[in-house]
Amino acid sequence: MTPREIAVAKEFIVTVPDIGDYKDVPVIEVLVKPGDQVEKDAPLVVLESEKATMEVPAPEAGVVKSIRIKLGDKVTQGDALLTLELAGAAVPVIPSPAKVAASRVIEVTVPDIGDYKDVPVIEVLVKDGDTVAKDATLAVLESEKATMEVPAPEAGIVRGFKLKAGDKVSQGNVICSLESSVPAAGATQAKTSSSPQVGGTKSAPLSPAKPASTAAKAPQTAGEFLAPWTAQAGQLPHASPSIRKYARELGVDLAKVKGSGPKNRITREDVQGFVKKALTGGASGGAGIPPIPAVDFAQFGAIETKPLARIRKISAAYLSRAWLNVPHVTQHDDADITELEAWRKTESEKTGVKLTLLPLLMKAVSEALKEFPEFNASLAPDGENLILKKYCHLGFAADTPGGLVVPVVREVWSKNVTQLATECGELAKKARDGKLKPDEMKGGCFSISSLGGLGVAGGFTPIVNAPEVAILGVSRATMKPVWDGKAFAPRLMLPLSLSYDHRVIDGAFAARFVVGLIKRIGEVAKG
Ligand code: CAO
Repeated sequence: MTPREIAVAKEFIVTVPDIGDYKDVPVIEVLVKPGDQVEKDAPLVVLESEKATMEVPAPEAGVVKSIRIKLGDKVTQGDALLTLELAGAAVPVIPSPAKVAASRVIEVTVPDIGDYKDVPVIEVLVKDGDTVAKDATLAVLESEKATMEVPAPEAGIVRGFKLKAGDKVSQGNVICSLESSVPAAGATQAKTSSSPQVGGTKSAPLSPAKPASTAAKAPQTAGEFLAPWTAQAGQLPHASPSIRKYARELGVDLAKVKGSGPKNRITREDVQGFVKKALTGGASGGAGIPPIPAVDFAQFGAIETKPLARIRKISAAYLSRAWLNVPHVTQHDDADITELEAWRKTESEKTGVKLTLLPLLMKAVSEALKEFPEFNASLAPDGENLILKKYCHLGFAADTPGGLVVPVVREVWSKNVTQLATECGELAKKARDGKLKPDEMKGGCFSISSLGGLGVAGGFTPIVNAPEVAILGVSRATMKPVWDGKAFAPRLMLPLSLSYDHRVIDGAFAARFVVGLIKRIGEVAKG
């Protein structure tokens, strides 16, 4: 099928594309002005719902004729945003729109990463054959100053993925190919010409993309993260959507953060630095806790300064936030697992799948959560409501060379212990190999932190993984003499430490949960 060229009228209205169920979403940035020339996919406007920051990209290359919204306006799918005049007078037309969808392959290269060269790859999040959504993170790079995500410029299937953690890359290096089933370039334009051009409307899928002014120069690669920013006065601070989301999760007001990236763009490290400062009372609006004084330790002896691993820096902020926000109480008790332990061993042999205590405890916890739904809940941010979850996803703390991570096992209610054991094993391995995907660490309802395999026999105080409301700490089971009413009997006792958010859970309720949980632990072996 050969496209033919026809002259077409060129103006059309760019509208708000499909933004899910959101309505009346505020416009937080307008990235273009009349007269600006924009490339296809260059972001035009940024919208921010409660959950996500969304950029509306240009559906075609062209010149902005007029802007129909302003900062702060609230928009819904289909609302007009601006008028765009198409670049070029002729648009190729393919006669049969039904046949225009074709698979195409685009090369993904390392985007503009400023002056950095040979930047280490610290995380690889995809492999060959993976299907990725537009903007899914493919890899994470870490220069001395910033962590940079390389997002997929389009949805598609990853082919020829070339990176591994530890590789060093520079701008333009090929990362992989993406095979997408979106219409090829000619086909896209054919659609344009077949839709109304004057007074017609057009919208493209949302994407975190390049700022408009740089889009013309940038290759069509994953370029959003470090491309220079050209925000105008009066706009919000310069930061990518992922940084805005990160700041929102940490409750950081980006207006108060000084950006250290190109053109004062705010980086992840800037947000982390701000949180750290706030937590030590160094920033206005901080927790008001007196800072720990800086000490020159070298005056007392030899020292070595070792940079903190990335995961540790991130978890430091999360843990401090949870510790400072949640009034913790920890309750300790022992569960008798003598029979469970015997069953665990025979069951492992029978199924050929190694059962550790963790999946068995997950099963017991999930059953206890059914009986005590307030433990399977989160406090609404306004503190007015408790959000009860009708699903059961359980996180477990995993010790990795980079620090603590919490993978999440989904739908625990519908899985048996063998399935849970397999899944925990796979997730723990991924965690240790640094291959956990962000989605695999999200959505937990309750967490388990097991130090039992590490030989710790006493209790401890796990920190509630807020906004969850409780966490179960597990230590090493040991044989103890237990009074059975007539004599002391040797029993295998498992120390449990339940920390909970006292704003949501009373001590008596927690006591009932622990008793219920111990009973459920005893019942796991019975199926
Ligand atoms: N009591 C006695 N033995 C235990 C036990 C317990 N509570 N928990 C585990 N074990 C045993 C296991 O059965 C296994 O023994 P066998 O090989 O003889 O069967 C051995 O210890 C090793 O188990 P494991 O730790 O590898 O497996 P797991 O499923 O229990 O735990 C995981 C997996 C990922 C939770 C664990 O490897 C881990 O990372 N733990 C640390 C979690 C952590 O850091 N928590 C602190 C968070 S707050 O900083």
